[in-house]
Amino acid sequence: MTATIRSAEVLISSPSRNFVTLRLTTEDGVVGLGDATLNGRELAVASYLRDHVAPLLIGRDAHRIEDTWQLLYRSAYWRRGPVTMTAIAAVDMALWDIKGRLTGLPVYQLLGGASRTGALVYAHASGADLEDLGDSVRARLAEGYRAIRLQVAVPGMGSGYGISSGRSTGGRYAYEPAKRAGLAVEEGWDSARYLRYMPRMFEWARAEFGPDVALLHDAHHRLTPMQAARLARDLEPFDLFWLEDCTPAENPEALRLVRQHSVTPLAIGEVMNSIWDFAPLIQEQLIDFVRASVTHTGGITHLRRVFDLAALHQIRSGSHGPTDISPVGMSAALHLDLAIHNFGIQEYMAHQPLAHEVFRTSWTYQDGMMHPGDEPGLGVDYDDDAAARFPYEPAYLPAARLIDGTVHDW
Ligand code: CS2
Ligand code: MG
Repeated sequence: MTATIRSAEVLISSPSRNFVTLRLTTEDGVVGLGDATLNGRELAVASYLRDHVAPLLIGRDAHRIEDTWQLLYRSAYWRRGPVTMTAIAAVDMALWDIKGRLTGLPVYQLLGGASRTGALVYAHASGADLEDLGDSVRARLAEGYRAIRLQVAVPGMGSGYGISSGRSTGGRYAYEPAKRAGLAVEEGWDSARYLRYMPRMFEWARAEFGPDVALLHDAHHRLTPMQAARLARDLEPFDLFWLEDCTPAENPEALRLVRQHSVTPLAIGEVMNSIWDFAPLIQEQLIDFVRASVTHTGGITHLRRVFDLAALHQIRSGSHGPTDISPVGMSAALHLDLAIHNFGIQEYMAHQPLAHEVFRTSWTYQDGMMHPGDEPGLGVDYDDDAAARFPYEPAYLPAARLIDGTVHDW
């Protein structure tokens, strides 16, 4: 049984934001889609795929997923890194999609079948101040979410990470990380004010919304190890589901220090991309959740391996699901969420309706849970006519500067 790959196309479209999609087609016309979107660096992955990977795929058997993964990883010689691992991820997803379509099974069935009825997802709430944040949280609760990430502008700082510009009025699609206006927008940052304000925000949130809703927060890599330890300790009374990226992920020693001072659960990893990055954090029990995306971590094949390693240490999954993961990547994440045993939570930032004109998905949402659906493969279709209406537009992630002008982690 073979399914020979006839073509490998790289599709770039921008329905509200940029997405890069790999489409593999077999000799028999079976199509597989993979997400290759690397926010703000989209064309680098598109070129890697078009110029260096596509020629290797033509004529290969689409059934050989593991073999293709190893070939692309090992034969490039230059290993890991976001561009390479995103390109490999796109191929891997597309191959799982093809296998599903050929067998008539949704990908989660190929991964061993469902381990649960649905995946708990968390939504985003943000605000220009606590009143605004309150509106945003109430809107998410009314939509049925049981887990919500809270971000608020810090008084005196005027902004913060993850806040939409202007009042959110509870709006669903308010915050978008990449900005289309020119080159990187620069935002201000003041760790001292932030560290003073976050415990107040969570104290307010628990008083306002009670103990049952799961609350999350993302520090977005901005703190020193000792600042992160202080924040994790100060937030303990408010029982967070997790504190995300409290320090830059590439420094495992920082997490040792945070662990010495706090039992607040930690999630790390959206900027990492391989099992070799996660291994020390997992094996030393420095994190509680693997915070990675299928799209940037070598696809379903590789992320599953990371989750399996994490399972040995009772660490759970917490797949990245911002708007810069395309509906194809989101769908792949949901199939994995359903299949693995050590599922924790799935981020669902929700795409703009325009994105769904290009990507037709079969996933469902109900009462704070998502299910990938039972269509064969990943369950996503790409509409070329719709995509043609939304050509690529350059967009960049913001930069952050301290009060004295020093560039800081965004
Ligand atoms: C964020 C992301 O969802 C998250 O946790 O950290 O929105 C992140 O800023 C973007 O994915 C960057 O492209
Ligand atoms: Mg994050």
